Amino acid sequence: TETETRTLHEGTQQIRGAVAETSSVEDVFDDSYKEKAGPKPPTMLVWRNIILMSILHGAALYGLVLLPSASVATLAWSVVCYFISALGVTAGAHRLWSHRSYKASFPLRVFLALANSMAFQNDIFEWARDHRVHHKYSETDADPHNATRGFFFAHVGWLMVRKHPDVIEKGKKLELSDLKADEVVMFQKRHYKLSVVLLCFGVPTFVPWYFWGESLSVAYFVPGLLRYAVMLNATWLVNSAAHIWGNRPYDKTINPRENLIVVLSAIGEGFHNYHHTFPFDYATSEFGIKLNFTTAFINTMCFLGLAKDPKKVSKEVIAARMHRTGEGSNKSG
Ligand code: ST9
Ligand code: ZN
Ligand code: ZN
Repeated sequence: TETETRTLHEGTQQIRGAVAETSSVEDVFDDSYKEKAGPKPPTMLVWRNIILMSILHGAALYGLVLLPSASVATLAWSVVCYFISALGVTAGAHRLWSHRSYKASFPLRVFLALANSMAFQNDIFEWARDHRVHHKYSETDADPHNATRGFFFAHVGWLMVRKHPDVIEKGKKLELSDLKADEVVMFQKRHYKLSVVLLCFGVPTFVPWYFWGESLSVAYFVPGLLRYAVMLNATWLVNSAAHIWGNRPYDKTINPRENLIVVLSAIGEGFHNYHHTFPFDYATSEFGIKLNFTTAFINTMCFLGLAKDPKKVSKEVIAARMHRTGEGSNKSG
Protein backbone atom coordinates (compact mmCIF):
# COMPACT_ATOMS: atom_id res chain seq x y z
CA THR A 1 0.00 0.00 0.00
CA GLU A 2 2.98 2.34 0.31
CA THR A 3 3.25 2.62 -3.46
CA GLU A 4 -0.50 3.14 -3.53
CA THR A 5 -0.27 6.08 -1.13
CA ARG A 6 2.66 7.45 -3.08
CA THR A 7 0.61 7.30 -6.30
CA LEU A 8 -2.25 9.03 -4.52
CA HIS A 9 0.06 11.73 -3.31
CA GLU A 10 1.46 12.31 -6.77
CA GLY A 11 -2.06 12.29 -8.17
CA THR A 12 -3.05 15.11 -5.83
CA GLN A 13 0.05 17.07 -6.81
CA GLN A 14 -0.83 16.63 -10.48
CA ILE A 15 -4.37 17.86 -9.96
CA ARG A 16 -3.07 20.86 -8.13
CA GLY A 17 -0.69 21.46 -11.02
CA ALA A 18 -3.57 21.22 -13.45
CA VAL A 19 -5.69 23.54 -11.35
CA ALA A 20 -3.02 26.16 -10.79
CA GLU A 21 0.37 25.85 -12.40
CA THR A 22 1.90 28.58 -10.27
CA SER A 23 0.82 27.37 -6.86
CA SER A 24 3.55 26.26 -4.46
CA VAL A 25 1.47 26.08 -1.30
CA GLU A 26 2.64 23.22 0.90
CA ASP A 27 -0.68 21.85 2.02
CA VAL A 28 -0.65 18.41 0.39
CA PHE A 29 -0.12 15.37 2.63
CA ASP A 30 3.51 14.23 2.73
CA ASP A 31 3.69 10.49 3.36
CA SER A 32 7.50 10.43 3.40
CA TYR A 33 7.63 11.80 6.95
CA LYS A 34 7.97 9.12 9.63
CA GLU A 35 7.48 9.81 13.33
CA LYS A 36 10.64 9.37 15.38
CA ALA A 37 10.88 6.02 17.13
CA GLY A 38 11.17 5.71 20.90
CA PRO A 39 9.27 7.36 23.74
CA LYS A 40 7.35 10.58 23.04
CA PRO A 41 8.61 13.78 24.68
CA PRO A 42 6.76 14.54 27.94
CA THR A 43 3.65 16.75 27.80
CA MET A 44 4.50 20.17 29.23
CA LEU A 45 1.50 22.11 30.51
CA VAL A 46 1.30 25.85 29.91
CA TRP A 47 -0.59 27.03 32.98
CA ARG A 48 -1.10 30.57 31.73
CA ASN A 49 -3.16 29.24 28.80
CA ILE A 50 -5.05 26.72 30.95
CA ILE A 51 -6.06 29.51 33.34
CA LEU A 52 -6.97 32.02 30.60
CA MET A 53 -9.04 29.45 28.68
CA SER A 54 -10.86 28.49 31.89
CA ILE A 55 -11.61 32.13 32.68
CA LEU A 56 -12.85 32.73 29.13
CA HIS A 57 -15.21 29.77 29.28
CA GLY A 58 -16.45 30.79 32.73
CA ALA A 59 -17.11 34.28 31.40
CA ALA A 60 -18.92 32.81 28.39
CA LEU A 61 -21.20 30.88 30.77
CA TYR A 62 -21.94 34.14 32.55
CA GLY A 63 -22.74 35.63 29.12
CA LEU A 64 -25.23 32.79 28.66
CA VAL A 65 -26.87 33.75 31.96
CA LEU A 66 -27.10 37.37 30.78
CA LEU A 67 -28.57 36.37 27.41
CA PRO A 68 -32.25 36.90 28.41
CA SER A 69 -31.50 40.48 29.45
CA ALA A 70 -29.87 41.39 26.12
CA SER A 71 -31.92 43.51 23.69
CA VAL A 72 -32.87 42.12 20.27
CA ALA A 73 -30.44 44.56 18.67
CA THR A 74 -27.61 43.23 20.85
CA LEU A 75 -28.48 39.64 19.96
CA ALA A 76 -28.49 40.52 16.26
CA TRP A 77 -25.16 42.31 16.71
CA SER A 78 -23.70 39.21 18.39
CA VAL A 79 -24.67 37.16 15.35
CA VAL A 80 -23.10 39.76 13.04
CA CYS A 81 -19.88 39.65 15.08
CA TYR A 82 -19.94 35.84 14.93
CA PHE A 83 -20.19 35.85 11.14
CA ILE A 84 -17.57 38.56 10.62
CA SER A 85 -15.03 36.87 12.89
CA ALA A 86 -15.81 33.47 11.38
CA LEU A 87 -15.23 34.82 7.86
CA GLY A 88 -11.88 36.23 9.00
CA VAL A 89 -10.89 32.63 9.70
CA THR A 90 -12.70 30.69 6.95
CA ALA A 91 -12.47 33.02 3.95
CA GLY A 92 -9.32 34.71 5.29
CA ALA A 93 -6.75 32.71 7.26
CA HIS A 94 -7.99 29.40 5.90
CA ARG A 95 -9.07 29.49 2.25
CA LEU A 96 -7.13 32.57 1.17
CA TRP A 97 -3.93 32.62 3.20
CA SER A 98 -3.33 28.97 4.15
CA HIS A 99 -4.44 27.39 0.88
CA ARG A 100 -4.34 30.24 -1.70
CA SER A 101 -7.52 28.79 -3.15
CA TYR A 102 -8.53 32.17 -4.67
CA LYS A 103 -7.04 35.63 -5.09
CA ALA A 104 -8.24 38.63 -3.09
CA SER A 105 -7.87 42.33 -3.83
CA PHE A 106 -6.23 44.70 -1.35
CA PRO A 107 -9.52 46.03 0.14
CA LEU A 108 -10.84 42.50 0.64
CA ARG A 109 -7.58 41.42 2.29
CA VAL A 110 -7.83 44.42 4.64
CA PHE A 111 -11.40 43.45 5.56
CA LEU A 112 -10.40 39.81 6.11
CA ALA A 113 -7.42 40.78 8.26
CA LEU A 114 -9.61 43.01 10.45
CA ALA A 115 -12.20 40.24 10.69
CA ASN A 116 -9.40 37.85 11.56
CA SER A 117 -8.27 40.02 14.47
CA MET A 118 -11.89 40.01 15.66
CA ALA A 119 -11.59 36.20 15.77
CA PHE A 120 -8.38 36.27 17.90
CA GLN A 121 -7.04 32.87 16.81
CA ASN A 122 -3.35 33.83 16.55
CA ASP A 123 -2.22 36.12 13.75
CA ILE A 124 -2.74 35.08 10.14
CA PHE A 125 0.92 34.18 9.63
CA GLU A 126 1.05 31.82 12.62
CA TRP A 127 -2.41 30.38 11.84
CA ALA A 128 -1.52 29.63 8.22
CA ARG A 129 1.88 28.15 9.14
CA ASP A 130 0.29 25.82 11.72
CA HIS A 131 -2.44 24.96 9.23
CA ARG A 132 -0.04 24.05 6.46
CA VAL A 133 1.85 21.67 8.78
CA HIS A 134 -1.53 20.27 9.82
CA HIS A 135 -2.33 19.30 6.22
CA LYS A 136 1.16 18.22 5.25
CA TYR A 137 1.76 16.03 8.34
CA SER A 138 -1.84 15.30 9.30
CA GLU A 139 -2.34 12.88 12.22
CA THR A 140 1.35 12.63 13.11
CA ASP A 141 3.68 14.20 15.71
CA ALA A 142 4.29 17.08 13.31
CA ASP A 143 0.57 17.97 13.20
CA PRO A 144 -0.05 20.73 15.80
CA HIS A 145 -3.50 19.34 16.69
CA ASN A 146 -2.81 15.67 15.94
CA ALA A 147 -6.24 14.02 16.33
CA THR A 148 -4.71 10.63 17.12
CA ARG A 149 -3.99 12.14 20.56
CA GLY A 150 -7.74 12.24 21.23
CA PHE A 151 -10.71 14.59 21.09
CA PHE A 152 -9.59 16.92 23.87
CA PHE A 153 -6.06 17.39 22.55
CA ALA A 154 -7.28 18.09 19.00
CA HIS A 155 -10.00 20.42 20.29
CA VAL A 156 -8.24 22.70 22.78
CA GLY A 157 -5.58 20.69 24.62
CA TRP A 158 -2.98 21.52 21.98
CA LEU A 159 -3.26 25.20 22.95
CA MET A 160 -2.46 24.35 26.58
CA VAL A 161 0.82 22.46 26.16
CA ARG A 162 4.19 23.04 24.48
CA LYS A 163 4.25 21.91 20.87
CA HIS A 164 5.80 18.62 19.83
CA PRO A 165 9.33 19.49 18.57
CA ASP A 166 8.51 17.97 15.16
CA VAL A 167 5.76 20.57 14.60
CA ILE A 168 8.35 23.33 14.90
CA GLU A 169 11.07 21.43 13.04
CA LYS A 170 8.82 20.68 10.07
CA GLY A 171 7.11 24.06 10.25
CA LYS A 172 10.41 25.88 9.92
CA LYS A 173 11.05 24.08 6.62
CA LEU A 174 7.77 25.16 5.04
CA GLU A 175 7.61 27.55 2.13
CA LEU A 176 5.98 30.69 3.56
CA SER A 177 7.33 33.37 1.25
CA ASP A 178 3.85 34.16 -0.08
CA LEU A 179 2.77 35.13 3.44
CA LYS A 180 5.91 37.18 4.10
CA ALA A 181 5.31 39.02 0.83
CA ASP A 182 1.74 39.98 1.75
CA GLU A 183 1.88 43.38 3.38
CA VAL A 184 -1.58 42.98 4.91
CA VAL A 185 -0.51 39.75 6.68
CA MET A 186 2.69 41.35 7.94
CA PHE A 187 0.90 44.51 9.10
CA GLN A 188 -1.61 42.46 11.07
CA LYS A 189 1.26 40.45 12.61
CA ARG A 190 3.09 43.61 13.69
CA HIS A 191 0.00 45.16 15.30
CA TYR A 192 -1.67 41.94 16.39
CA LYS A 193 -2.18 42.57 20.12
CA LEU A 194 -3.63 46.05 19.69
CA SER A 195 -5.88 44.89 16.84
CA VAL A 196 -7.27 42.07 19.02
CA VAL A 197 -7.99 44.38 21.97
CA LEU A 198 -9.82 46.77 19.66
CA LEU A 199 -11.60 44.32 17.34
CA CYS A 200 -12.24 41.17 19.37
CA PHE A 201 -13.24 42.93 22.58
CA GLY A 202 -13.46 46.73 22.03
CA VAL A 203 -15.74 47.10 19.00
CA PRO A 204 -18.19 44.29 19.92
CA THR A 205 -18.66 45.90 23.37
CA PHE A 206 -18.68 49.54 22.30
CA VAL A 207 -21.26 49.38 19.49
CA PRO A 208 -24.31 48.16 21.49
CA TRP A 209 -23.44 50.38 24.45
CA TYR A 210 -22.94 53.54 22.38
CA PHE A 211 -25.58 53.12 19.66
CA TRP A 212 -28.54 51.60 21.50
CA GLY A 213 -27.74 52.00 25.17
CA GLU A 214 -27.05 48.37 26.03
CA SER A 215 -25.54 47.89 29.49
CA LEU A 216 -21.77 47.61 29.41
CA SER A 217 -21.77 44.21 31.09
CA VAL A 218 -24.22 42.65 28.60
CA ALA A 219 -22.28 44.24 25.74
CA TYR A 220 -19.00 42.84 27.06
CA PHE A 221 -20.20 39.35 28.02
CA VAL A 222 -22.55 38.56 25.10
CA PRO A 223 -21.24 39.88 21.73
CA GLY A 224 -17.77 40.03 23.30
CA LEU A 225 -16.86 36.94 25.32
CA LEU A 226 -19.76 34.55 24.64
CA ARG A 227 -19.54 35.15 20.89
CA TYR A 228 -15.74 34.68 21.01
CA ALA A 229 -15.93 31.43 22.99
CA VAL A 230 -18.64 29.94 20.77
CA MET A 231 -16.74 30.90 17.63
CA LEU A 232 -13.54 29.31 19.02
CA ASN A 233 -15.32 26.07 19.85
CA ALA A 234 -16.96 25.96 16.43
CA THR A 235 -13.50 26.28 14.89
CA TRP A 236 -11.96 23.67 17.17
CA LEU A 237 -14.72 21.19 16.26
CA VAL A 238 -13.20 21.03 12.78
CA ASN A 239 -10.01 19.65 14.35
CA SER A 240 -11.72 17.37 16.86
CA ALA A 241 -15.19 16.22 15.74
CA ALA A 242 -14.53 16.41 11.98
CA HIS A 243 -11.39 14.30 12.42
CA ILE A 244 -13.32 11.66 14.38
CA TRP A 245 -17.00 11.41 13.35
CA GLY A 246 -18.56 11.35 9.90
CA ASN A 247 -18.34 9.75 6.46
CA ARG A 248 -15.35 9.49 4.17
CA PRO A 249 -16.75 9.53 0.63
CA TYR A 250 -13.54 10.82 -1.00
CA ASP A 251 -10.70 9.07 0.83
CA LYS A 252 -11.29 6.36 3.37
CA THR A 253 -7.58 6.07 4.13
CA ILE A 254 -7.47 9.39 6.02
CA ASN A 255 -9.17 10.42 9.27
CA PRO A 256 -10.88 13.74 8.35
CA ARG A 257 -14.62 13.33 7.78
CA GLU A 258 -17.76 15.00 6.48
CA ASN A 259 -19.59 16.26 9.59
CA LEU A 260 -22.91 18.09 9.23
CA ILE A 261 -22.90 19.74 12.66
CA VAL A 262 -19.47 21.16 11.95
CA VAL A 263 -20.58 22.26 8.46
CA LEU A 264 -23.34 24.30 10.10
CA SER A 265 -21.42 25.80 13.03
CA ALA A 266 -18.26 26.55 11.07
CA ILE A 267 -20.13 28.24 8.21
CA GLY A 268 -19.20 25.65 5.59
CA GLU A 269 -15.96 24.13 6.92
CA GLY A 270 -17.15 20.67 7.96
CA PHE A 271 -16.71 18.87 4.63
CA HIS A 272 -13.38 17.84 6.02
CA ASN A 273 -12.78 14.58 4.14
CA TYR A 274 -13.23 16.51 0.91
CA HIS A 275 -11.05 19.34 2.17
CA HIS A 276 -8.07 17.15 3.11
CA THR A 277 -8.40 15.33 -0.23
CA PHE A 278 -8.55 18.54 -2.30
CA PRO A 279 -7.13 21.26 0.00
CA PHE A 280 -6.84 23.83 -2.80
CA ASP A 281 -10.57 23.85 -3.69
CA TYR A 282 -11.94 27.28 -2.70
CA ALA A 283 -15.35 25.82 -1.78
CA THR A 284 -13.84 23.21 0.61
CA SER A 285 -16.72 21.06 -0.61
CA GLU A 286 -18.02 19.26 -3.67
CA PHE A 287 -21.33 21.10 -3.39
CA GLY A 288 -20.51 24.78 -3.96
CA ILE A 289 -22.63 27.16 -1.89
CA LYS A 290 -24.85 24.45 -0.40
CA LEU A 291 -24.75 24.88 3.43
CA ASN A 292 -21.61 26.88 2.78
CA PHE A 293 -21.89 30.55 3.74
CA THR A 294 -18.16 31.08 3.22
CA THR A 295 -18.31 29.90 -0.38
CA ALA A 296 -21.33 32.14 -1.00
CA PHE A 297 -19.32 35.02 0.46
CA ILE A 298 -16.32 34.34 -1.82
CA ASN A 299 -18.65 34.04 -4.84
CA THR A 300 -20.15 37.42 -3.95
CA MET A 301 -16.68 38.93 -3.68
CA CYS A 302 -15.81 37.51 -7.12
CA PHE A 303 -19.06 38.94 -8.50
CA LEU A 304 -18.17 42.36 -7.08
CA GLY A 305 -14.69 42.17 -8.61
CA LEU A 306 -12.98 42.05 -5.20
CA ALA A 307 -11.76 38.46 -5.64
CA LYS A 308 -10.83 36.26 -8.60
CA ASP A 309 -9.45 32.92 -9.79
CA PRO A 310 -11.27 30.59 -7.39
CA LYS A 311 -9.87 27.06 -7.85
CA LYS A 312 -12.39 24.27 -8.17
CA VAL A 313 -11.86 20.56 -8.72
CA SER A 314 -13.87 19.20 -11.65
CA LYS A 315 -16.77 16.78 -11.18
CA GLU A 316 -14.87 14.15 -13.21
CA VAL A 317 -11.78 14.27 -11.00
CA ILE A 318 -13.96 14.10 -7.88
CA ALA A 319 -15.88 11.11 -9.24
CA ALA A 320 -12.68 9.30 -10.23
CA ARG A 321 -11.18 9.88 -6.81
CA MET A 322 -14.33 8.69 -5.02
CA HIS A 323 -14.27 5.57 -7.12
CA ARG A 324 -10.60 4.96 -6.38
CA THR A 325 -10.33 5.75 -2.66
CA GLY A 326 -13.76 6.66 -1.30
CA GLU A 327 -15.78 4.63 1.17
CA GLY A 328 -17.99 3.54 -1.70
CA SER A 329 -15.05 2.22 -3.72
CA ASN A 330 -14.65 -1.53 -4.11
CA LYS A 331 -11.07 -1.77 -2.90
CA SER A 332 -10.74 -3.03 0.65
CA GLY A 333 -8.92 -0.56 2.80
C1 ST9 B 1 -6.79 29.30 18.25
C2 ST9 B 1 -6.30 28.74 16.98
O1 ST9 B 1 -7.84 29.04 18.72
C3 ST9 B 1 -7.33 27.85 16.36
C4 ST9 B 1 -6.80 27.27 15.09
C5 ST9 B 1 -7.73 26.21 14.59
C6 ST9 B 1 -7.31 25.65 13.29
C7 ST9 B 1 -8.51 25.03 12.64
C8 ST9 B 1 -8.21 24.39 11.35
C9 ST9 B 1 -9.46 23.76 10.79
C10 ST9 B 1 -9.74 24.09 9.34
C11 ST9 B 1 -10.30 25.44 9.10
C12 ST9 B 1 -11.71 25.63 9.55
C13 ST9 B 1 -11.95 27.00 10.11
C14 ST9 B 1 -13.32 27.07 10.76
C15 ST9 B 1 -13.63 28.42 11.39
C16 ST9 B 1 -15.04 28.45 11.87
C17 ST9 B 1 -15.41 29.74 12.50
C18 ST9 B 1 -16.76 29.70 13.18
N1 ST9 B 1 6.21 26.14 12.35
O2 ST9 B 1 4.09 28.80 19.69
P1 ST9 B 1 5.33 28.65 20.49
C19 ST9 B 1 8.04 28.46 16.50
S1 ST9 B 1 -5.74 30.42 19.05
C20 ST9 B 1 7.37 26.76 12.53
O3 ST9 B 1 5.47 29.55 21.68
P2 ST9 B 1 5.39 26.47 22.33
C21 ST9 B 1 7.62 29.86 16.91
O4 ST9 B 1 7.69 30.75 15.80
C22 ST9 B 1 -6.61 30.90 20.48
N2 ST9 B 1 7.73 27.32 13.70
O5 ST9 B 1 5.52 27.13 20.90
C23 ST9 B 1 8.62 30.16 17.98
O6 ST9 B 1 9.83 30.49 17.33
P3 ST9 B 1 10.79 31.66 17.86
C24 ST9 B 1 -5.91 32.00 21.22
C25 ST9 B 1 6.87 27.24 14.71
O7 ST9 B 1 6.36 27.07 23.27
C26 ST9 B 1 8.82 28.83 18.68
O8 ST9 B 1 8.48 27.84 17.69
N3 ST9 B 1 -4.49 31.81 21.33
C27 ST9 B 1 5.65 26.58 14.58
O9 ST9 B 1 5.46 25.02 22.13
C28 ST9 B 1 7.93 28.65 19.90
O10 ST9 B 1 6.56 28.88 19.52
C29 ST9 B 1 -3.91 31.01 22.24
O11 ST9 B 1 -4.58 30.34 22.99
C30 ST9 B 1 5.32 26.01 13.35
N4 ST9 B 1 4.16 25.37 13.13
O12 ST9 B 1 3.94 26.91 22.83
C31 ST9 B 1 -2.38 30.99 22.26
N5 ST9 B 1 5.00 26.65 15.76
O13 ST9 B 1 11.18 31.21 19.21
C32 ST9 B 1 -1.95 29.69 21.83
C33 ST9 B 1 5.79 27.34 16.59
O14 ST9 B 1 11.89 31.67 16.84
N6 ST9 B 1 -0.53 29.54 21.63
N7 ST9 B 1 6.93 27.69 15.96
O15 ST9 B 1 9.94 32.89 17.86
C34 ST9 B 1 0.44 29.41 22.58
O16 ST9 B 1 0.33 29.92 23.69
C35 ST9 B 1 1.64 28.59 22.21
O17 ST9 B 1 1.74 28.53 20.81
C36 ST9 B 1 1.56 27.15 22.79
C37 ST9 B 1 2.78 26.34 22.32
C38 ST9 B 1 1.54 27.17 24.32
C39 ST9 B 1 0.30 26.44 22.28
ZN1 ZN C 1 -8.00 18.86 9.37
ZN1 ZN D 1 -7.28 23.50 5.40
